[in-house]
Amino acid sequence: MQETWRWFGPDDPVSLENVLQAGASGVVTALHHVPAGEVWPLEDLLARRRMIEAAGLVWSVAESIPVHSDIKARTGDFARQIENYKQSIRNVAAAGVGTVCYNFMPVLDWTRTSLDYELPNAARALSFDMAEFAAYDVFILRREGAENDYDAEIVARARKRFEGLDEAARVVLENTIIAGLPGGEGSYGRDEFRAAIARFGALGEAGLRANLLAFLEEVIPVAEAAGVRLCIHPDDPPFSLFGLPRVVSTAADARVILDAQPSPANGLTLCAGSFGARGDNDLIAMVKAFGPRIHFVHLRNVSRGDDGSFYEAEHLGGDTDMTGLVGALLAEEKQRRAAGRSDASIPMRPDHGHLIGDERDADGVNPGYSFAGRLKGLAELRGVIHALNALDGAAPRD
Ligand code: DNO
Repeated sequence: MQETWRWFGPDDPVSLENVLQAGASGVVTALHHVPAGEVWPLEDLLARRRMIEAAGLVWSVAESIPVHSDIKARTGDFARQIENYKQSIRNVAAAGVGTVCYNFMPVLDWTRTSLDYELPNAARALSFDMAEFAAYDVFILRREGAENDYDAEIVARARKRFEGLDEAARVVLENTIIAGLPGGEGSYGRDEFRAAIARFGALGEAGLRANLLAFLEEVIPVAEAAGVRLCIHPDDPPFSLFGLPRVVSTAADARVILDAQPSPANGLTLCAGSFGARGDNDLIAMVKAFGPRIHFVHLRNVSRGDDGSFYEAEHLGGDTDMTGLVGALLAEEKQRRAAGRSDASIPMRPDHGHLIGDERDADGVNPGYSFAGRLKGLAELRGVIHALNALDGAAPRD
């Protein structure tokens, strides 16, 4: 596997030198300064590529070219937005980047209820607590009909949580959920957020899926012609939030998307943490089912509660059999090599990491994207890859 590292660009507190020291060879980044919906300029792409290569690394994956809300809702300026998206794909290809990650989550990209969930070893993790989430939805946002979207037992726990939060804690919870996380696309105030939800409210799952497939029908031929592999990122978390539809949450969802455009340009980002937040997603089976179309992998583990809650566990801890998953991915790579595929080495990044050591109480660390936590995850994953390759008689480091 190709070891990569997500880097948020020149403003990232983790430097490219640190990325190299972590042992990664590839960088995953985006032009975060370009507003969603605008074309990524070729000169900016080339400048970014030069910066990465000057540090002794390669630009492996563009994550993400954001899909504008107009495209997801298929209203407003969506036709122009799709043309812009096609041009960004062509420009990315011209800059020599062959893999592009994107998502189709309406309104909110990834979200959590806590950024400093304390673990028994005093490290801090990101977590999603269903009762806290419902406390926000039902009692702070007061979304119409919200209480009907949760079990009565969760609403009861949510009420207790809400009553236990003072005003400052309510603000923290709101900001954690709707103000946006690194690499995410939406940052909202409360009124704006209500309006954004209302825009998607009537669409439903079938409507959102139809809009995704209509988008793919237009962009996949362009990506294929440009030699770019698009790979959709799953919903995080992989279920409906705020009554909004989500259509990239399960193996069945992925199947529909991949079958709609059976081109190698239409692929999947296997985010183990996102898919793994549902007990009914069998990640190893997904690698077996979708292997040739997996263009990018996020390796992260979660510990699941029984109500949809989860926290981000150690990379080799949690509920996902990470060693089994890596083994399945290595088997897929082997098949690609045998088939002579040029993309036999799949880019993977250690996704998220705990706050440990000096970073634990430091300011300015991007949530989930600490240096030490990801370094630890990458090193552990590298050990697994190394050991599995050695057992298989393959080169110790691919
Ligand atoms: C969270 C990430 C997301 C993801 C985008 C993909 O850490 O995995 O930011 O990159 O949703 O489009």
